[in-house]
Amino acid sequence: MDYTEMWRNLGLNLENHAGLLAVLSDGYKNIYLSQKGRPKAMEYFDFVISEVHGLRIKEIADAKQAGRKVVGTFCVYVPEEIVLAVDGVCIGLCAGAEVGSDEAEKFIPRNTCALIKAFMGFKLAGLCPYVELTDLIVGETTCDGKKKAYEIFQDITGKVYVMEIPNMKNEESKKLWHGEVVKFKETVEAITGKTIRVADLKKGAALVNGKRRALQRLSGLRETDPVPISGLDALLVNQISFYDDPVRFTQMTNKLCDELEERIKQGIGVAPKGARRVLISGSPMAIPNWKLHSIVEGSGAAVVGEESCVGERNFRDLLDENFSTVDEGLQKMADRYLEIDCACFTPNDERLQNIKSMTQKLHADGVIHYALQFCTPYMMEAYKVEKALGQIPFMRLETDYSMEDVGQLKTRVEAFLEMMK
Ligand code: BJ8
Repeated sequence: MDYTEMWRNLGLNLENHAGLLAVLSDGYKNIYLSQKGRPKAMEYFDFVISEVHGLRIKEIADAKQAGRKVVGTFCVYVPEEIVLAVDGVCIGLCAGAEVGSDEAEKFIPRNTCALIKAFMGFKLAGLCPYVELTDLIVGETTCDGKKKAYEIFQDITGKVYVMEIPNMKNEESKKLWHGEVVKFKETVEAITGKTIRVADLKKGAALVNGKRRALQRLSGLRETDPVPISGLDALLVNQISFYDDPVRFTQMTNKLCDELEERIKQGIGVAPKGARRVLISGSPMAIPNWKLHSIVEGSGAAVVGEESCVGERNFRDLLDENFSTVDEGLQKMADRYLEIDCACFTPNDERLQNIKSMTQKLHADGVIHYALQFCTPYMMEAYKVEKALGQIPFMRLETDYSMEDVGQLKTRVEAFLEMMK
């Protein structure tokens, strides 16, 4: 199908955009479609990627036409339940490619993490149809880079709303954060003209919990040896969870899990039994950032988990759906979100515990700590992670979205895997 008219109407730069799609499609063929023994149910996720700027954009544009509001987010602290409670569409706006960085550097320093440069760059270079469709863009006061970038992003787009996220988890912070969740609900009500009732909040909670349960199920199935799905494919499913329709996504992920259960019964895996198992921990990986997974799996190991916001940190905790008023629901929501162990918090000992328990549960032979260059919170926290892991093989990497260091990373990963034998 030809979407040129739709992209033109959204104000995209058609030439730049065609270049982006060509690179995405080539990269996907080389990295994903070349994998051997993939589950059949991954065909759905391949289709989603092939239509990530096509059919999905059309669906969202149609939803907008029908009066639904579109909310873009950059962080797993933003409560999606509230957006779904008003029948809105919630979309993750983080980007995982270098294109547009030159444009971004006209506004923000060169020494900014690649994720921030990418979301700024995608907008500035006219590459992101999702940003163009949003009615509200929600930022948050997590790391310094994001906080300051949102001020500039507001100047550019005029639709940024920022939630204040505390840095500590004490009683005062809990109150502040609860107030922020209430304010966010009021903001969403104001842009939609709807009042959220308890039944709406319960509907939103059930949808998001459904997604989380499906992702938890997928994560649990990666505990087996041989592992029934590649880390690349599991990462892709997690990335798509931020874009897809939640009901359809949950169904398709559960369908994938049914197939994986069957594979496990038959002893079918994507890597040989006994292959080295790696947990990747650290900064989030947005589409199409598949760099580290493809290096690790291309070196013969299996990535069995992501301790990341595009991974476990996003779905680890369910929201307690047992509430009978909106106030009670919002309090439970605030409590649930404040459990997230982002490195922007201090201290952040829960994260250390969670990495240790993931390593055990997934039978990981080693942990690779992945930080985007200039991502100070995760780069700094790597020290504590290494210390907490004790004798467990550990390696820290800092990289960005460019492909220039792939050879060097591959050498380091291979040496690490060799050491794990
Ligand atoms: S809860 S990890 S999604 S803030 S990579 S922009 S931290 S310099 S993305 Fe994050 Fe929410 Fe935390 Fe998760 Fe800054 Fe680091 Fe860049 Fe980052």
